[in-house]
Amino acid sequence: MNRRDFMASAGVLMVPGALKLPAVPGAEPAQSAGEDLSGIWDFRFDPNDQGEAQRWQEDSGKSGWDRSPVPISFNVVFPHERWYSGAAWYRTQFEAPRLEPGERLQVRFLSVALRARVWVNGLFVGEHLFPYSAFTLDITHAIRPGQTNHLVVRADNRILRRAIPDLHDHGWWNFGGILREVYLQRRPVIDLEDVLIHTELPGAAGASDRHAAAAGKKGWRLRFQLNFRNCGPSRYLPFHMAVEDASGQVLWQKASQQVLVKGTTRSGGGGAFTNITPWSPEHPALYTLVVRGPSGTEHRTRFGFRQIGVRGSEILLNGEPVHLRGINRHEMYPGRGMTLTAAEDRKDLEDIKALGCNFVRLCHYQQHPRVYDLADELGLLLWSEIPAWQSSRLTLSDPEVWRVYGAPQLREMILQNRNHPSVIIWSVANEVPSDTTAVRDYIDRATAYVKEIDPSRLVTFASDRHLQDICYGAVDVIATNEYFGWYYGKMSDVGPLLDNLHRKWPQKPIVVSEFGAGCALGRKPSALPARAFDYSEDYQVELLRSHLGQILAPERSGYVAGSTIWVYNDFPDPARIAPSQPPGHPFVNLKGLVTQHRQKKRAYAAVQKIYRAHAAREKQQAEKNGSQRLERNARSPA
Ligand code: ADA
Repeated sequence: MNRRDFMASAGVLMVPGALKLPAVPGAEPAQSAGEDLSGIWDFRFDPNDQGEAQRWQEDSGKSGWDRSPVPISFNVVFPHERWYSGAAWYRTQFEAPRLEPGERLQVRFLSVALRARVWVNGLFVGEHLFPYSAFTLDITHAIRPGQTNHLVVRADNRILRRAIPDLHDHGWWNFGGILREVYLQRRPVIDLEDVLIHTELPGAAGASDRHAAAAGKKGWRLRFQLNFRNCGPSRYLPFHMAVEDASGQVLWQKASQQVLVKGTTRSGGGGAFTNITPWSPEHPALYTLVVRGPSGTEHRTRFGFRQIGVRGSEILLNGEPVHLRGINRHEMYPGRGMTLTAAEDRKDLEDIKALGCNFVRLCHYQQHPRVYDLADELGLLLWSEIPAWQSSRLTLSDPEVWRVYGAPQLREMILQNRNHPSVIIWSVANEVPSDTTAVRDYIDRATAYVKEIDPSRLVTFASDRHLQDICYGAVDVIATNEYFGWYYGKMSDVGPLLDNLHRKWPQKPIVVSEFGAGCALGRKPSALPARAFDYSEDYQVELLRSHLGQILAPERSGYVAGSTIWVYNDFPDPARIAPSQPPGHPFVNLKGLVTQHRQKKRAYAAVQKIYRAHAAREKQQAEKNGSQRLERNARSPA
């Protein structure tokens, strides 16, 4: 989101007929940049967790402090501490501007793992209790304007027994510290704090207005909500809004002027559009909602006209059935931990697109904001989830865990990413005990909560309980992780599972959200035929071909709506130890189609061939359906 500070005073546009959007509790400040505080900070470990008691937050001396680049995990910067799990402290300085009355200064962290406590000039200014969503703290009351100020952060990556993630969570390396950028943001007296954009194709699956088509309403509808905040007296201001296409051409615009009273004001607008290109993986057409003040300052929010829904056992994108040809992706890179560069993020997603994918499951946590931007640009549908990875039944049934970690983490993930047309699925968990009523209560509650915040997307969780699962009732899509031919069973068990799931849940689309096999680049089978855990490339190719053959079988196309290979990239995983791990690859999950350094294994080309052939067949079928529809329309009376 390209944002410059909003004007010093502003009005609000009350657009008559602005349709009511779901009431969203509070606003999520726009992920605008501000002053990037990345760089070399003071740093020190706190293995005995004594820092706060010893008032390190007020310590301006050098003794005991080291230096560390920010952002990047301390488990990476100090390799001898790759296993460190505990508290660690960061310290930097910044110049605070002299603020106008009503202006605010805030600090925005894009990710601190797993938890953060923050001080400015020794004054506690706030904390954040989970790792992969952004958070913003207002520090106006703590700064010394026109002087050098001290920002201190205590990060703690100990995994707690009752939290999300919880002690069961060893699905990836527990990188701790300031993992993503930190911004100093000066907010004007009147601020456009948040924009919620909603598009829909009336009458098509997933639309809130299912009868519009019958009412003859044509084209796409755009609705948007603007959350303003005024920290000064009521103001009056001319205002301009526009929708631009990618070339900057204005498709719609409206001017107005309003008074903005003190506090938060919700406004909005919208309209019907017939001359637009819907967003899809094939045509990721992006538009921009521009909100502009008199002095030319503006707020730009990118979006796409996209609608997702389910109809029986199909997933529909913009009213047409879609098969999610996908893969899982961990946000990790050697020597970078979870702090990839923009180029590394871009290369991953471009490589996934080249694989023939139209879908990526961001496993198992909210990833960097630019990953969502890149998916919008490249045309990749996204599954985004919170890190409830194999969380225990007791954790998920604990109301305090829900209040402190579950609901807020879901809310932040959604508010921070809901304008991206690429995001189509929110996931509330991965491989939790969903064959128990205690977890069904969690799934039901979490699914309802997500739909209350964002009714426009699909909600699910990744299950490994197969036919024993009792939680599919609440979700839009059955997502099943299966490792037939690797951990259990045989490769040919995939098809029967899918058919049995369909028999049991005939009105739910099924997505296979994980399947795969491990292999080391270049490794040959120790004996023939290749078998599970020989970590040969031959076996990985054989297993993926077998699973994809059953998942993509034409006879299942009516109810198997997605295949999500585990996993694009090898990644550090503390659970991968001998003897089940091949020599020379300790603590690395080797199920990637590419190595940690993104070297392609043989399976990459094998999958690419299958996915591209499937995409071609799907395109042919869509063209055939389209021409048949045209013939039917031509034959039917006017
Ligand atoms: C589970 C889990 C993944 C990964 C996978 C594996 O399905 O959801 O995160 O750990 O197993 O590689 O075994």
